[in-house]
Parts: sequence; C-alpha cells; structure tokens
Amino acid sequence: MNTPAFALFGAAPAFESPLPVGQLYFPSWERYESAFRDIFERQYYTNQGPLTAQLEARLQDFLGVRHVICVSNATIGLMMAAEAMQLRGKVILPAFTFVASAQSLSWTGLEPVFCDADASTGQIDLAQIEALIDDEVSAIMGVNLWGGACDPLALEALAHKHGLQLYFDSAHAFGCALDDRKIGNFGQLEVFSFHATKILSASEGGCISTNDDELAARLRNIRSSYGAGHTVPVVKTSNGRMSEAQAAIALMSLEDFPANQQNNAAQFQAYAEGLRDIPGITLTQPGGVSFSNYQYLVCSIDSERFGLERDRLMELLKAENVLARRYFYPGIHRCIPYAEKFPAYQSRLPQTDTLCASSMQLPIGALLTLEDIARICELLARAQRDATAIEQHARA
Ligand code: T4K
Repeated sequence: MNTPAFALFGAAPAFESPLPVGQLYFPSWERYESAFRDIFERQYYTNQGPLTAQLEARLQDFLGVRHVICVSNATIGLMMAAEAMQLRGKVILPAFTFVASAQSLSWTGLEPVFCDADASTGQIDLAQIEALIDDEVSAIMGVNLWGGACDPLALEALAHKHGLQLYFDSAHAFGCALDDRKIGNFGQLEVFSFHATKILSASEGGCISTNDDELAARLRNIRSSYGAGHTVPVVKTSNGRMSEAQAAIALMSLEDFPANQQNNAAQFQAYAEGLRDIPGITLTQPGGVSFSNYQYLVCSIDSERFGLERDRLMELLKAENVLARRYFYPGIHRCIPYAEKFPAYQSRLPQTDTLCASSMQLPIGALLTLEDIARICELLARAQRDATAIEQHARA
C-alpha cells in the first residue's frame, strides 16, 4: 500500500508555520506605539487609570449595561463575582466548560454541582438542572459557550422559580446578542474574558457587567484592595485590577470588533461550506443567539463515519501545522480535584463525556485567510478518504 501523502508520514506540511486556535487579533505596531507612548507620558500605569475608565464607559455603551468593571482576567472576575454575590453552599454549572469556571468556586469555598451538557449544542442541558437543585444550592452559573448562548432567558425563569441567584461565565460570548439584548445583560452579572485567544483582547483581561448598582459597588471594592469608587462593606478584597497597558489594547480591540466579527463570520461560512460534504464531521453552529462573534470553530468527529478517531485526526493535523485543540478535555468532573472528591459524577454525565471525546476546535481568527481554510477543509476531506491507509500506517 502506498504511503499516504501527509506530513505525519514524511510529506511536506501543508502550512509552513503553525496555525493555532485562538483569535489573536492585535493592532498594528503604529497603533501600539502611539497608545503606549501616551501611557509613558502620563506615568500612570494601573489602578483605574484614564484608559481603564474610558474602556469601562465604552463597554457600558457597547453592551447597553449600567456597569462594567474591568478586571485582570476572567478567572479572577468569576471569583470576585461569587464573593460579591455572597453565594453560599453549592452552585450548579455545566461540566463541559473550561476548568476556570469551577475553580472560581473552589477559590471562594463553594461546591460545584455539575450538570450534563446538551449533546448537539454543547451548552448546559436545561432539562437536567431542576433535578440538581436542593436546599444547599444558592446559584446557577450559566456558561455561554463558543459564541452561542445557553438559553439565558430560560435560565432566568428557572432561577426565579427556585429563588436562586444566576450569573454567567460569558468568556466566549463578547459581542453576542439575543435579539435586542446583548449578552452581558442577563442574570445578576456576567463575566467576559479578554484573553488573547478571545475576540476582544487585552492580551490578558476581562470584565464583569451588571445592571445592579449595589453589586457593582461591591465588585469595585473587592477588585482593588486600596479602593476605587466609593467604599462599601466587603469582607474580602483582592487584586483584580486592569493595567493601563491592558486597557489600551482592549480599547483598540473594541474599535476593531466589527471588522473582526465580520472576518470570523466569513471564515465560519467558509468552513461550513468546506466541511459540508465530508462524512463524519459536523460543524457546531453557535446557537441560542441572534448575533454571534464566531469566536470558535468547533466540530464533532464521528469516528465510525469519518474512519479515524478524533485524536488520530488531531495528530495528523498537527503534523501539517494545523494546531487543532480538544476544548474541553477532560470534562471538569474528571479533573483534579473534582474526580477524587466527587467520584459519583463519573457515571452521571454521559453527554459531557461524549462531547469531550468527539469535539475538536479548528483555527479561526487573525492568522488565517479564506485560502487557508479551503486548504484545511481539503486536508480533512483527504484524511477522510484515506482514513484506512492512514490508520494502518500510523499503527505500523
Ligand atoms: N471560562 C471559560 C469558559 C473559558 O474558556 C475561560 C478561558 C475562562 C473562563 C477564563 O478566562 P481567563 O481567565 O483566561 O481570562 C486558553 C486561554 O488561556 C483561556 O483564556 C481560555 N478560556 C481557554 C479555553 O483557552 P490555552 O492554554 O489553550 O491557550 P493558549 O495560551 O495555549 O493559546 C492557544 C494557542 O494560541 C496556542 O497554540 C498558542 C497561541 N497563542 C496564544 C497566545 C496567548 C499565540 O500564538 N499567541 C499568544 O499570545 O488556554
């Protein structure tokens, strides 16, 4: 049998340099230089400087929300949120999310209660939440995944019915909207990530949005151990301050958001067309929103129909310099410390386990062209056609 013509078996890789997943939209050097020269001239580097204040005002306008509190990253934003909301006992959240969602609870002394995911959307399975509610549960953390949303209106109704607090990890959902309401306006508050891999980037960073004045005041005091805004009683303070350098990058990124969203949408469409006729690959549409940021390109691999296991396919792509990732893997219920602490979840979250075993993210964002996407899709089509030979050679 001929050796399949893939880099895994010695052929030249399809791409000269690695194509990572992650948005990685950054401004030009000239724009950096000018923004950073201003910071240098002001000699004011952090703690609610003029750029951070400007960013908060612009984000409030953009999201249509009363308060935006910028933070140094979304993980600390989630920790601050749990503290400001004065949560107690247990919090329900999906197991199919980034480990930071659950770790924020562990840091604040709360116990995560893991809910299974909907197999087709990846979002929390709303039908399974009610069975998890008991007297110790004080809140639900919805997670808006992959440029889609987890039905925040239904979650609001559910939380209201049971007298629970509700907030959202919206790390993936900046700029998304549900009709005329932007993500950022649901529940008591929402937390966004401005990591470099997100559509709105501060390199590292994030923000909390809320329409609740009291919560906003508490969040501002928790964020800075030496105060910004008027003083309200809070038990714990932290350092979640955003630096002026982060704010400068985020301001430029916010300006670029419309163009970057359009670029993502065009790339997503190109993938949709290129993957449509390949057996065994299903593209996950960002559901639950009327406007998506198309920040992630997620597909699921049916190994029977495709002919290769997801992980073999990723190995093949990596050799071609296409750095596909398996977000999320494993489900949080299988991560330290939760696997040991709560072993009962191992058999209770079958849809999360299936998603972790089958989903794969492909590159989308600043570093790709539509031609690159056509080549990636062509690679995948060829991998599917040559699946038997690939498997035989990989095992040899
Ligand atoms: N909730 C959810 C649902 C989340 O997904 C996340 C984070 C959070 C909460 C917490 O948000 P933050 O505290 O991070 O603000 C990434 C990101 O670190 C993380 O933000 C993200 N979600 C998570 C899903 O993925 P990594 O370790 O996979 O990213 P990293 O740094 O390896 O970057 C991906 C690829 O991009 C690599 O191949 C290298 C490339 N890259 C990356 C950076 C940062 C570059 O070429 N240049 C760069 O500057 O975690």
